[in-house]
Amino acid sequence: MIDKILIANRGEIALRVLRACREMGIKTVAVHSTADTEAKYVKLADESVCIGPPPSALSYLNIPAIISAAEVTDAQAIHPGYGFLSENADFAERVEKSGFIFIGPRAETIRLMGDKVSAKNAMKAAGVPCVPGSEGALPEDPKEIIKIARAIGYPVIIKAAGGGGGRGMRVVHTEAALINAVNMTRTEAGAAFGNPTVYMEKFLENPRHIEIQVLADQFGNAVYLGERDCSMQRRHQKVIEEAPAPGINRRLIAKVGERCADACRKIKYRGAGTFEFLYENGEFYFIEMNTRVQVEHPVTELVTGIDIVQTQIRVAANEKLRFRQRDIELKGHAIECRINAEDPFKFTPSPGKITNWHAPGGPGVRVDSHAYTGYTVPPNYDSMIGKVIVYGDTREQAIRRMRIALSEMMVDGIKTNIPLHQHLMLDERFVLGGTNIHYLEERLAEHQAAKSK
Ligand code: MV4
Repeated sequence: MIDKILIANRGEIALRVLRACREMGIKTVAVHSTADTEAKYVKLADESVCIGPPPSALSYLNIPAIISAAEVTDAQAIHPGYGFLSENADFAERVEKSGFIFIGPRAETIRLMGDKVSAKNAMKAAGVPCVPGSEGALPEDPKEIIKIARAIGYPVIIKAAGGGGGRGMRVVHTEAALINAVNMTRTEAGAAFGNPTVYMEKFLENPRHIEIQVLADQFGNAVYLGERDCSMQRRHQKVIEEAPAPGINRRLIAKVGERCADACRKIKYRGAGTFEFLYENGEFYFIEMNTRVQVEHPVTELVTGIDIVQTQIRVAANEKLRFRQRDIELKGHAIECRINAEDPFKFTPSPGKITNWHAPGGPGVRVDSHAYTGYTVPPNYDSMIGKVIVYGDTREQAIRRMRIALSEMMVDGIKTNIPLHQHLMLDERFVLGGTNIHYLEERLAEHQAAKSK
């Protein structure tokens, strides 16, 4: 087994990985920027190494500094968390070439999934249902492009192969607008991702965002851990996630889940991964695969009883999965609210010192956060300072528990989005379940309109 892990991340996920290591008897190395020196999780780690100044590019994205830190502390493996270097294939490759274990998929897999055209081709070939669209990259010839769009039918969406997560996309409603849209997306993609390749899909107007969690070992075993509904989002930032997804046929999820697990076996996937789907009119359409642990992994942990981070570590250490598909049962319902240091309705960041922090508790309440009274939220990073996750036997019980948890929670000194979550936990349509990816933004627009009257 691995005896020391370097955690190449910060904030709540650094603490989450640290806790997994502790439980497994693995020593930890925290790396941090000068903005995070005083963070409590840095002190909780067995060792810590400062890897640079506050800007991420000079610290949490500084590959040589991180690899040197692993060398001087004699760590055997590196856990990248989410964001930062977690889906950087070059980083994974350099970690392994330097003799360390990268806790994640093989660099080759990260590269395959990082290019959305090759990801979609691989998944289509493995039998995963995809959004109808161009067969791979769009050709140069405008006549060919027009033909492809006619065959798909308008509206279509042009996406950059190097994009993902909402970056580098353009919706096209008419043939008159098509070629200009393709050219603009190509130019932007070339500048932003160093890759002008674009592809085309049927644009789905009102889908839900449903994702399927998978785990795979290095012996050809792969399972799916059910789904999460991540439709409650604003500007491609998820706000609330839940498992299972309300109102979707369990047999359909099992069918799609099996396809995902099967695809993992086919591409020799390793570790934790997520298949992102759009779900509309009772059908699943694959769009992208994430090759990291995700922010919202706790809702899946609560309904399956499986520790995803510990499993990542075991699989990286070349252990076999300790469970088979038939052992995995979804029980109850879990909801996660992301707590951000920001204005709850204007969304402007609100870094600063937390003068009073009180986390909720009680049955079925989990709080994943590195914050505490006296902690200063630095202005340099993402505004998420923690997550409140609740579990209940039913969705109704989970919602009730979330309302109570949010009412108990106190964060003074900075603004947070807790008031937004409190509104949403009482929102009629959210309580019904099954809202689509546009719902939150529509609701916020109404709220704005009502205020300016
Ligand atoms: C789409 C789509 C509609 N049709 N693809 C945005 C993020 C990226 N992962 C893919 N995205 C979308 N792709 C087709 N063919 C709508 C979106 C989309 C979206 C997807 C998931 C969650 C939130 C979203 C918000 C706006 C657009």
